[in-house]
Amino acid sequence: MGMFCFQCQEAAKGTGCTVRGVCGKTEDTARLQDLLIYTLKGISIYGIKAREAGIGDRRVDRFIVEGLFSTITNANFDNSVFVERVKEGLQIRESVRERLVSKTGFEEEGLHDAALWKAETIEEFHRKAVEVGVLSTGNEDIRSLRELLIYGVKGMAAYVEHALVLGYEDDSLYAFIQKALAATTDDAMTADDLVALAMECGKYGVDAMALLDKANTSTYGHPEITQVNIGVRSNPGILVSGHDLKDLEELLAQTEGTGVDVYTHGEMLPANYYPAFKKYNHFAGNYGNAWWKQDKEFEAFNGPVLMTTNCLVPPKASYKDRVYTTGVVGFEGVKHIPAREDGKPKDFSAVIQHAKSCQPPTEIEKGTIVGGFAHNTMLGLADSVVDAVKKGAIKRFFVMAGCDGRSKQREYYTEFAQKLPKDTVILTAGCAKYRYNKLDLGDINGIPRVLDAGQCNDSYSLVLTALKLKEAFGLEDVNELPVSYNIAWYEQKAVIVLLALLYLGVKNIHLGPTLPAFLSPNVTKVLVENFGIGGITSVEEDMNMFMGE
Ligand code: FSO
Ligand code: SF4
Repeated sequence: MGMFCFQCQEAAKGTGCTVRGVCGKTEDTARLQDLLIYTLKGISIYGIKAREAGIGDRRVDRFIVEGLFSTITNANFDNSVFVERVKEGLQIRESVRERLVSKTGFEEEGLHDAALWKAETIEEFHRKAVEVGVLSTGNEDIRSLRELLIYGVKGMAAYVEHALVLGYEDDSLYAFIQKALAATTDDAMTADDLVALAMECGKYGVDAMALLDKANTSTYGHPEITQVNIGVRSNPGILVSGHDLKDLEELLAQTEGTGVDVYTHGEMLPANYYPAFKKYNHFAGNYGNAWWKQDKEFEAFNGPVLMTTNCLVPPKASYKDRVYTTGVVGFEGVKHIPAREDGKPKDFSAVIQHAKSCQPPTEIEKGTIVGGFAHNTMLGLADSVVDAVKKGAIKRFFVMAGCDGRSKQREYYTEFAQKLPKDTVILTAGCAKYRYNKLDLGDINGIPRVLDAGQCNDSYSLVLTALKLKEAFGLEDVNELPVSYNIAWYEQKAVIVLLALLYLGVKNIHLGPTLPAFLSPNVTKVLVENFGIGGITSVEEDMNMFMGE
């Protein structure tokens, strides 16, 4: 078998990609990503000991976080990036080891191979990579739980990285990520131990999302209810996608007064809700839909596109020269904007220059969509929402957060939203919203029936909203609320969101369009029995089930 990857919802045949990723990831890239994860596990083994000995190192913590983030689905397809990261990882591992040995007399006998292996040439990397992939864990249930944990910390790493960029860090998150990575090399960890660790991962997932929420709202203000333009203007534009708000901030500052407009795409849409960005007149709105439609939409946009995080789809030749990556994103032959140095902003002048020579975007839609229903907005609306529930105007809330994807089965979510009774409200976050945020679903006493809290990480906001409602209704348990969870997932950030919800005690979450390929039958059974997790069936059946009919 050339490769094996089953980390996302689009895993081939619902079991795993073995020849080439459905996402476009090649065999070589998949293997190098496996090797990078293995390298990070090795660093973590020493990292834990170094932290215990009081000689922890932020460079190590941050390297692990960035490395994890770069292996998330649709983030980076560039082999040279992974080769460099593995090389650097081995050097970092060695420096932590040396420090431990010299300061504490640490003995490395009996350590896992992840902490000891060495290689120098790319050929050696490729040979090693074949031994260390997902399938190197023979027991199906242990493999499933180890990968659940790894995908959980990958998602967490993405949020930790976004917070870090804004100057917010929390040592306990770094410590947990390393503990989890090292645990996946420990054959003494039983299935029960790994389940317990996955729940602990949920706790840190909540902390990571809370940290990012604090970072975002302290830096850019609280999201406000906003009508976002989805049409186009007549200037050339730059389209910004991904989740990194700092990149957008710097680009907006650098494009001011240049005659170039800035539009958001995909998961960057919620940036339109922040006061700090709304002040820019050339911030023109949102163009297009969820990530998987980028092949057509980037083509029609006519100007340069900046990918700040996943989800990048291998670019078509027709627009590849207009794509720029930055941060952990990469693709061979696509221009990359380097990281910040010495606290100075990134230099986007090449992107801006490029935009000036381009045609304005071709109009694909017209009108506006509304969003900005993060926890602070919801707090302001609490009285009217509680009143509407008490009077029976709102019967039930549907949390339909998560991700979108290209599978045909996902049309379910549009139909589900359309067929929901008129006295229900959808709470959403993440790119899943594009399945229903342009339907005219109306409002209930002025409260829109689709309330968008923001990006996938803003699922945290939805949790705060649910906890607030619980308090307002004087309930003991969040599961007593008239709230149902019909969540769509795609990649590993959804895994940390799910673990966070489980940690918070949320039961009966339905996950679709298919359950993760990495959950073995026994692990699925544990999730069904303990948390009532379920898949989806047909719109009618599920609707009846959720409405208790
Ligand atoms: Fe979507 Fe992609 Fe935000 Fe993900 S754009 S799929 S869960 O990266 O992170 O919701
Ligand atoms: Fe397949 Fe998803 Fe892995 Fe890509 S990330 S190789 S689509 S399982």
